[in-house]
Amino acid sequence: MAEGRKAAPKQPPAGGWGALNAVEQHLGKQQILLKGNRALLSMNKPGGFDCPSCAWPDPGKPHIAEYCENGAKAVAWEATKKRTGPDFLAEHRVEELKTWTDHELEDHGRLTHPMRYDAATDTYRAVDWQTALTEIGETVAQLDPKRVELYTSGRTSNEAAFLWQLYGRLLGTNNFPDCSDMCHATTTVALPESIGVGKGTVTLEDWEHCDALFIIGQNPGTNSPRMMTYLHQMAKRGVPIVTFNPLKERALLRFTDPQSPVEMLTGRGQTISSSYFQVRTGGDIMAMQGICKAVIAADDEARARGEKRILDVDFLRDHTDGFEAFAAFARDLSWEEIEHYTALSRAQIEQAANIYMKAERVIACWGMGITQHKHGGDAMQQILNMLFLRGNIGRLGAGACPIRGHSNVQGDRTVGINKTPTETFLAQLDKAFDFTSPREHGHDTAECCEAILRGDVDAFLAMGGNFFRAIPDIERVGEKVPQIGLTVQVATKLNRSHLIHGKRAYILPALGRTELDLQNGVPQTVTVEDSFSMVHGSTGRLEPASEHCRSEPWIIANLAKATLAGRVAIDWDALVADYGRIRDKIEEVFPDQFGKYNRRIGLPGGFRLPNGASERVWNTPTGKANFLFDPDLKDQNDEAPEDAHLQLMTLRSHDQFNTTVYSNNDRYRGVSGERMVVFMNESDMAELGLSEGTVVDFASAAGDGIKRQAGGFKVVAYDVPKGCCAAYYPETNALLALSHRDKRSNTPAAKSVPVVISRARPGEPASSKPEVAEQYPTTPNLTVPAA
Ligand SMILES: Nc1nc2c(c(=O)[nH]1)N[C@H]1C(S)=C(S)[C@@H](COP(=O)(O)OP(=O)(O)OC[C@H]3O[C@@H](n4cnc5c(=O)[nH]c(N)nc54)[C@H](O)[C@@H]3O)O[C@H]1N2
Ligand SMILES: Nc1nc2c(c(=O)[nH]1)N[C@H]1C(S)=C(S)[C@@H](COP(=O)(O)OP(=O)(O)OC[C@H]3O[C@@H](n4cnc5c(=O)[nH]c(N)nc54)[C@H](O)[C@@H]3O)O[C@H]1N2
Ligand SMILES: [Mo]
Repeated sequence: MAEGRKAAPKQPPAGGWGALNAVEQHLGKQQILLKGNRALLSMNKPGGFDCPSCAWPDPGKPHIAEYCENGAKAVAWEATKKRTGPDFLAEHRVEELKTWTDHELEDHGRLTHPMRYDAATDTYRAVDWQTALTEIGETVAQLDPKRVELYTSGRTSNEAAFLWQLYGRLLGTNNFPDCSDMCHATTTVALPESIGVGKGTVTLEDWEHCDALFIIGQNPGTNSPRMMTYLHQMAKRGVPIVTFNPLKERALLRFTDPQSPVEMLTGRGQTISSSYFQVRTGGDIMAMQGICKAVIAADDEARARGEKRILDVDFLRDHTDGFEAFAAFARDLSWEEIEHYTALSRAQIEQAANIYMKAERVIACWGMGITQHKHGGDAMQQILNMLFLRGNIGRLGAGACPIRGHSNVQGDRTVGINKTPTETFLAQLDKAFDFTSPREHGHDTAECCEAILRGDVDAFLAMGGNFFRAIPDIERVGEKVPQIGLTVQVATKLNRSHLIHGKRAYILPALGRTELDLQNGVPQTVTVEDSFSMVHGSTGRLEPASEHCRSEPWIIANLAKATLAGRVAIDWDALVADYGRIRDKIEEVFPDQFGKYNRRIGLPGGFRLPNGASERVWNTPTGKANFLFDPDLKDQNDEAPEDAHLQLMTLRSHDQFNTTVYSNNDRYRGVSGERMVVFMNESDMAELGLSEGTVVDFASAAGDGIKRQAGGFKVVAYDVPKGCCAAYYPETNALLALSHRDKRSNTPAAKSVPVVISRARPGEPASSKPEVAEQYPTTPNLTVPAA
């Protein structure tokens, strides 16, 4: 395998001064150094606000500065002094704003007023709240609810999400496309088949006790940097950390803890992954099955020799179903096949298996590298099979650990954002609010896109997010949006989804998580659920961006009043006057999960929602943990089809939060000032006649006859397995085919997009190299946050 120029070992460790430097730079750029530093100190602490960035949990005893570089960027971005007000919007036509980059749109600052689209001038114009809500409400009230879509992005609090689903069901629809449908829906759907619950089984306490950690398809250094503190501690304790990732991600190689004076001064950092396996994209199914094969073989030998068994025989007998069939399948797999599909050697897989077998308590984490594949659910179930073999679930220090994306994406689902609600839930909801919810299943994100393509959507209402930028097939779907009668976007910042709008369109400015939310003069607390099912309070403290911003619960309640006037007897004003009353209603609907909700939200670190699998209670049809596998799958390991050159993974840079682009730098991958790049293996480059800096175009090879293109990407040689390449999301989203998705959950396969690559300017020699920084500054200009 070619060692790419950017092979990470030559670079300094991740974290360290670079991270602290970045915090101050981002606060400085948003003109909020002092305010920002003070805000950061109350983040992720009891009584403070929850970080609006990722879903990593808060410890019970937080550190004095319980935040990371990327959390600080998220806060700086929200707390910015910059504003996008009515004057600006009146002066810039929507057609013109479409030429702005994602970064430029959001960087212009916080939205300050409710805005309504004016077709005559092609601009958004200020409108007062009452008028906006009345017009929207009256329009929605007249529509067929099956043709209304209610999108949720995962920053929405439990209180807002609960009201949002209530509003939708009162209208008469279960159409709840959710950001999670592009993210961990794979986990939500495939995990219950294995263990009866769609969430992770571990807590921070388990992290402290585990003695081997597997990180599969996840990039914590960028996307959940507070996890690095734990990885760093584990590595120091000598806990083996085994990574499966096609890309050498720098923070998974070496990391300097910004909280460690010694490491900061020596700049040495700590090795994080004890083994790093560059699996081919989509090769995880076979990689996990290969590990299982090796473990089962070792157990067969131990048994033959009368030695201590390797498998946890008692667990397999008492708690699992389907082991024998799986074991027979694994024994039969050929190493040639495994090596072919994983791009790993038998020796490497056996090395991983040995680490697994030596450990008493194993946790396996995964992220988008697993979920965003056509066979994402199958891959995840193989991770679970591996854990089952030695009973690594439902006991201290062991378990399954999907790392969620948005800070409350897990909570939104818990409180009812779900296109296929259970009858138990609906019955409870109906009782609590005295109405009859629709029983017919609704749309998820992919189905919502299909409905838009068919012309079957009359209103698209979004609670946050940037739907028309984050979805697959953005161009095809985007072309149809102008035919939608009404689009409403509740947002903090201007983004592309506001420019791709319906015939009538509104942008409603929301308070951010960090901001003081006063209702009748009383500060309100909202709640969120993290990746470890811990629910806790979040109380904003900063002055709101504008007096016209409203909280999400307020917006939903007033929209509901305007839409459903006289149709239901719900005292919306009372619910919004005290969010404790919304929580009482959540408790009434989910008594088993949210008992004593209001009393428990202030507990340090939060309270944990019940999770059967973590107690070895299996809420599956067999009543057991199920070994699941598809014997025919090996021919479909998401290899690039024959007419494609490479399999493209679309990923995040270090300076973005999903479609929010903080800057064009990607410090850990050594790229600066540039997002239009493609990371390629040198031998693939040679085969395709490309050199570093060549500008290439992509065409997708989705095999459905539809032309999908994205152009202008500069080639960067990188240490990725042959056959795979990587580029940033969302610049590549036009290439994703809507039909190319996980079969169980409809999650788009954003990590395996088959592409054909061509020179953008045929005949022209390789152009200038992309500006790639060899190292980030070593002399930090730093203001350490005051304690
Ligand atoms: N700062 C910051 N934080 C974030 C986000 C952000 O954009 N910025 N986004 C949030 C959200 S919504 C989410 S969902 C999470 C996303 O967090 P991640 O799950 O880390 O998401 P990605 O950046 O998409 O990267 C996934 C990783 O999977 C690897 N990978 C790709 N294909 C494969 C494969 O086939 N097999 C394996 N084993 N690995 C593969 C990639 O190389 C990459 O390292 O982060 C959340 N936190
Ligand atoms: N190709 C490709 N596509 C992907 C992915 C990928 O890896 N590759 N990842 C997928 C994943 S994992 C996800 S989760 C989705 C993300 O999809 P979304 O959740 O829809 O997108 P975001 O970029 O997180 O949304 C950013 C916008 O949210 C608004 N916002 C921020 N904070 C708040 C708030 O507090 N309240 C309100 N009302 N609005 C707020 C701002 O206006 C901002 O512009 O994208 C998916 N799309
Ligand atoms: Mo996500």
